[in-house]
Amino acid sequence: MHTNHKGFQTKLVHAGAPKDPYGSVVTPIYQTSTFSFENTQVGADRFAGKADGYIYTRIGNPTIRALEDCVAALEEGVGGIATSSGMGAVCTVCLALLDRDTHVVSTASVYGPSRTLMEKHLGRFGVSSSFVDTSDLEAVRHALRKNTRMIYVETPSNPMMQITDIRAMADLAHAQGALLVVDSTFASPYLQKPLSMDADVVLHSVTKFINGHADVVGGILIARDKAVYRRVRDVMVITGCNMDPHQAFLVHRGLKTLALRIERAQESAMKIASWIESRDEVAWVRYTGLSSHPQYELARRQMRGPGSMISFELKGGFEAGKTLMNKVRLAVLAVSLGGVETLIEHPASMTHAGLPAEERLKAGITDGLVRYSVGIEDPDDLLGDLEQALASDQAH
Ligand code: LCS
Repeated sequence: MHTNHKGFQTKLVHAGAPKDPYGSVVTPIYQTSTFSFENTQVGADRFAGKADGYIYTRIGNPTIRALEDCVAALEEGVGGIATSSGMGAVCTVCLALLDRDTHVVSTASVYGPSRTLMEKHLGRFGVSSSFVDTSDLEAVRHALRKNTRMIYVETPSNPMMQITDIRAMADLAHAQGALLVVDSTFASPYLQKPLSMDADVVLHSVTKFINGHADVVGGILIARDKAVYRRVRDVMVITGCNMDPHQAFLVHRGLKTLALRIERAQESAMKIASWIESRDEVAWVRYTGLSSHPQYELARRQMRGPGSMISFELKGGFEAGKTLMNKVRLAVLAVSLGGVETLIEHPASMTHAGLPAEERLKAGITDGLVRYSVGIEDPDDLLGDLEQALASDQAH
């Protein structure tokens, strides 16, 4: 079935359809490390790229390919490259597109390990990096150097929900001879299509919305043109950052309900974010669906909807944050996000506790900051849970 010109939800269900000889409706798990050749000529032709067909699972596998084809169709790119984790995808794209003595400009509040990879590890190999507020076009322009080869943005950013103008970044990057890479994990392909705004590569931690069921860690990269696709795929194969067939099967299964899950969670998130904003215990809320979000208009222009991630600041600071975490009964106290179950976390005492307070505050991670990933439970139950937890916070 040709799904290229079909609607998003049709592609979710049908893109990457099975090509096996038994007519299976779902792509089976091809749990094999290697594939047989009929004779040496066939083997040689496959290695030389002159014949279609699989060789070895690190290089490619039908179950993994089905997922890659599906996400590539959703993102409107030329091909997908599935990886062992979201960080595997970040690492692969950086190794593929940066060289010694080149420079990358990235979002200051990018996911911590992505920054560590660029600053600490790629730095050891002669790659330099600048971290700036990419929602500020002038700041990015200012940070560009002659040897800048990549602008790497995370939008919305984790956990501050900062929005970067993707089209403006693509124009800046291309005028400079650089490529634009967008970590679109927080939006998922349903809410945002970076390649249609001229980004060169889009990446996802599929651990989050794409899989959606908190049972797999994985990543994926999608390129806008064939040459970039080949460069990135080659590095994934060489570094061994590949996804495995069982992982790909689960992610593809979870992906089919992406639109339904996001619509449902988003409706609840809108209700919950407005309620949180009305509470006396709360200093501010960052939710792209509220007009109080500093880039509300840009988010509306660039995204199909505001999604289901909410950050908010408790007036009571660090202690209030910890107390709230310990009082919620329905929201699960855990890192990660984008699954069917609502998760809550306190960056200052959890994900970002390792950062010196000064660094943490510079990245906008304040003491009372709470990150809330809305799932698909009944919204009234989630509100009731937050209400009892905040009320007991006050009594505390
Ligand atoms: N990009 C973003 C925006 C992320 O939020 C994460 C993980 C990654 C990349 C890396 O993906 P992974 O290797 O974990 O699949 N974010 C996490 C978080 O906020 N809590 O736990 C993991």
